[in-house]
Amino acid sequence: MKRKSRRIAEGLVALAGAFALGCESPVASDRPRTPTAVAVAAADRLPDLGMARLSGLSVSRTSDGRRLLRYSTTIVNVGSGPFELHGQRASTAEPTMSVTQRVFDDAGGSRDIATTAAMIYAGDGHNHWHVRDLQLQEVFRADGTSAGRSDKRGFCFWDNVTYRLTLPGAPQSPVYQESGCGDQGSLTTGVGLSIGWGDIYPASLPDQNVNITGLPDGQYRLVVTADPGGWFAESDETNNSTWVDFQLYRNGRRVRVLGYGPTATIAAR
Ligand SMILES: [Ca+2]
Ligand SMILES: [Ca+2]
Ligand SMILES: [Zn+2]
Repeated sequence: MKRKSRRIAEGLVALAGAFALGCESPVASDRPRTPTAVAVAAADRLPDLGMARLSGLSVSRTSDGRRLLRYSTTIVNVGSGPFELHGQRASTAEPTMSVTQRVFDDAGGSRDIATTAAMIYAGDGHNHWHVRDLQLQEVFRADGTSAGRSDKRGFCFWDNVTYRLTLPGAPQSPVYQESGCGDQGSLTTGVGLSIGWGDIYPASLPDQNVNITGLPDGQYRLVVTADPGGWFAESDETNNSTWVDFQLYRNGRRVRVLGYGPTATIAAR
């Protein structure tokens, strides 16, 4: 119901813009951002976060005998605007930054929205600022109970893998860079994920795993969710999770993929 009304509203705005510009195609959504003579209220161009298909599942054993389920995750933006965050702190004595989300509109403007998210400095080889808990990675048993969560808590994101560059408004080369995550002395940061782009966390990264030590052989589901805290505004809040079902066998030493859940869907337009 919510999605339907949003679609109608977007359609009306697109139609109004088409008339104002004398555009032949009322469905063209990459129309120029020039101001028109007709006053049309600016419509938000919200991002839409989701997860691409999970990959690279394996079981590894640490030197201290723990067994880890490893995997790669890619958070993507399939919305009609960039996902852009700005961190800020008053002085270098403060260990965290507060975070605002910059929401763009179709008139070329933007506004900043306060969020309850936080950024924290990671000196563990990353040496930049992380958004805390941008993803949640959790393994469930067949009965739906939790079997463990990843310790990965911090995420700095930028345009580093292509996902759907055919989406309207998708830049064909990366816009946001790792440098936006700042360094130890930064008082501000600016990070983002463009339309159609993704940010990958390879299976080899520290903490990109769930400790499955002692889990018996059987069937499990790894679920990964973007923005699990619901801190960031998006055009669709219902498509943020994906999963992979897997079989653990040979006394927890091996893993076999049984099937994949949905990946980020492209918003109807
Ligand atoms: Ca979403
Ligand atoms: Ca959200
Ligand atoms: Zn990092």
